[in-house]
Amino acid sequence: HAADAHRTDLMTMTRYVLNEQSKHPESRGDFTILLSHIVLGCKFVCSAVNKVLLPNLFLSAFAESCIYNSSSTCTLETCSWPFMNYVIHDSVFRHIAGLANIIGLAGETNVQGEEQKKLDVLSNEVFIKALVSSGRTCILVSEEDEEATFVETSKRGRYCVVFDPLDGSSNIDCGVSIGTIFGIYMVNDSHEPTLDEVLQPGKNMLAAGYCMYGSSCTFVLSTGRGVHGFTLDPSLGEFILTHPDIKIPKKGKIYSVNEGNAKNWDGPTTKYVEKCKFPEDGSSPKSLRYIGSMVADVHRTLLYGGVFLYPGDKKSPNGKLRVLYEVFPMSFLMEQAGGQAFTGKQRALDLVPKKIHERSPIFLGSYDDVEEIKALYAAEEKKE
Ligand code: P6P
Repeated sequence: HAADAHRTDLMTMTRYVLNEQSKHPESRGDFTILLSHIVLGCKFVCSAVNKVLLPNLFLSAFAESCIYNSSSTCTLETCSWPFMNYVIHDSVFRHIAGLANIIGLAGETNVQGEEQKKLDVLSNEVFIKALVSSGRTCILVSEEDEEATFVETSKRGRYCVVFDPLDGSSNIDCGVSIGTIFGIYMVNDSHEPTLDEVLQPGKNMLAAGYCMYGSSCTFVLSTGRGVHGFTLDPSLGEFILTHPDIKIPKKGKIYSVNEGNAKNWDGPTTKYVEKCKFPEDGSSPKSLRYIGSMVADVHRTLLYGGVFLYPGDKKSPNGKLRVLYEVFPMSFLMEQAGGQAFTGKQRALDLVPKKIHERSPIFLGSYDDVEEIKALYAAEEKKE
């Protein structure tokens, strides 16, 4: 019976988020609606990346969208069991079909015969449209857009979303897993929001997560109460809870860094990597695993333990990864999973960004492994 219950009592992302919402009676459900639109965007990008029209994704996306779209004819009851007995409001249908049209899911070009754009540009359009149409956002910062998007007053809500719509997209053609990374802040003043609303330290984030498009589509999320992993069931078009309460091992056997930059590393990073390869205490050397797609490297680190490093170096003192929509969300998840994240100078989540596309060095992963790196940087600082 337990196995049957497991099979039939599916904890979908929708149910999980609604359960969380029910713990806050005062909540108006805005966050739930926002998250449902982020999930909607991820489902479309998943389809586009896999270049497969997963019809059930649409149907459940309709169901998700209609659950939260008060204007639809749907009610929670009719939509509680996706694509069975619900009535789709035609505005929802057009909204979803419009997004599908953008992606050109029908094939290499969309139905107007327009040349299909690069996937990361398309993904960005899908997320911007989904987030604006949620009516719960007021500032959007995307890796793809030089400037922040200030949502028009009529559609403005209380949240800022910072995101990389398709991180690692240069790896698409060789089939390496890529992903969407996001972080969510609550604004102080949604009437006249300014850029300062998003130039907040990562510790102020309400939630963060990523969706990894690989052999399966995995959504990892934290709303500040642990880290939970969901896997997309394409037959249902739903994300199902498969990794409840992920905890990163306290110490790992893997280090993950682009050794091609070793010539330019500073002392502490050089010393740390040396220790990984030639341990002084006679223990076995760590294994090197580096995929070159942050979402994939971080996901492996989260599940298996170890440490992911993108250090600064002589050529790029601030490293390569962006603070708002790469460093902060992944650091938030690591801390929530019992690990930690360090910039070489401070706790990553304490950093206060001055510009929306600012970069920072990052060392994140198993608590004890990052402690070793912090000790090496502290010793270096003492020398100076
Ligand atoms: P490098 C992908 O381009 C990316 O932004 C991250 O996903 C990844 O961790 C990093 O860059 C890889 O950079 O310099 O090692 O190729």
